[in-house]
Amino acid sequence: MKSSLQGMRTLAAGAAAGAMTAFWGVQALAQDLMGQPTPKGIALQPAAAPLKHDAIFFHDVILMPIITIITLFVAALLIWVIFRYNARANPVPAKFSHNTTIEVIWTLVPVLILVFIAIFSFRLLFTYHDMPRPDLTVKAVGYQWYWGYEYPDHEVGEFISNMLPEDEARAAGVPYLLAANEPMVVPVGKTVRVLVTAADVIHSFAMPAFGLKTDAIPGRVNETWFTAEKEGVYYGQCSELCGVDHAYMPIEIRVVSQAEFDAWVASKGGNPAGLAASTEAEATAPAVAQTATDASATEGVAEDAAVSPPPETAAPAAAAAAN
Ligand SMILES: [Cu+2]
Repeated sequence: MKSSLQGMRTLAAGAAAGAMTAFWGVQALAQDLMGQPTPKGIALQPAAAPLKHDAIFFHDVILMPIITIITLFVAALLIWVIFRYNARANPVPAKFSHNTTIEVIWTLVPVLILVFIAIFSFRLLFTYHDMPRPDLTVKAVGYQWYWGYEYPDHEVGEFISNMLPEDEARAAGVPYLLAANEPMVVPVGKTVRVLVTAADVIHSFAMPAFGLKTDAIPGRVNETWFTAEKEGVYYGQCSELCGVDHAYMPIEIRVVSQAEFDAWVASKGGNPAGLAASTEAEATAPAVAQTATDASATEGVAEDAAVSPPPETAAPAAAAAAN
């Protein structure tokens, strides 16, 4: 029995080492793509914004080691009990049923572990909540089944972002199901406040590379933010089951230089100076955008939708306004 226990120990140690090697091996093999999922990738998408760095730290440094240690510890206990205390190895079982010391330990230790996790968890939650002073605001509206983006600071009215059809995506060499015909465009290194809402059912605005996932709820405005660190194209998807085309309403964010952004705003008929103007206004008077947020939060998104209804949704918006 002694030797079989020894054998089990060696086997368990070997299996654990093998699993770790396989885990890190797969991670090393996968060349993580920036801003989109990596085939066979198992880690989180690489970070391109501060919140995602914090989220990755919380996952990789705090949660994963704790989960791994607990899993190995419980597995070792199970294996020990199975081999040490089966009927053959332990024919005369002990009769006691309580042990105060061990009961105190197995109550206190999990509590301490949870408190430790909570410290970092709440810190991360507050980081999400504490948006730095935003440089610009984008309103993202979820529809069945596409997104609408509006830049109130820059006087860019809502435009519709649809998924790029398969043939066009293949021809352009961009990922089908992720690429959009009209991406959201933002300047690099600027803090973007995203006001998230929906006009029909609940959607969710998610952008893994920025660590974002915010529900888009009709009649309510949720706020989130990001500061993109690198220029590039980033992809996300609606992340709330919202109907038959839920999988076909991707989110594409193109991060460009300030000059390119200004040119894009101008091409959309907006006012590139809107950024500076609104920042100035925010510094001197109560935030214009904030007031707009409050108004739409209290009076409902229907009003906003009625102000600038996209052509496709004029009827639903009118119906929503009637409600
Ligand atoms: Cu959706």
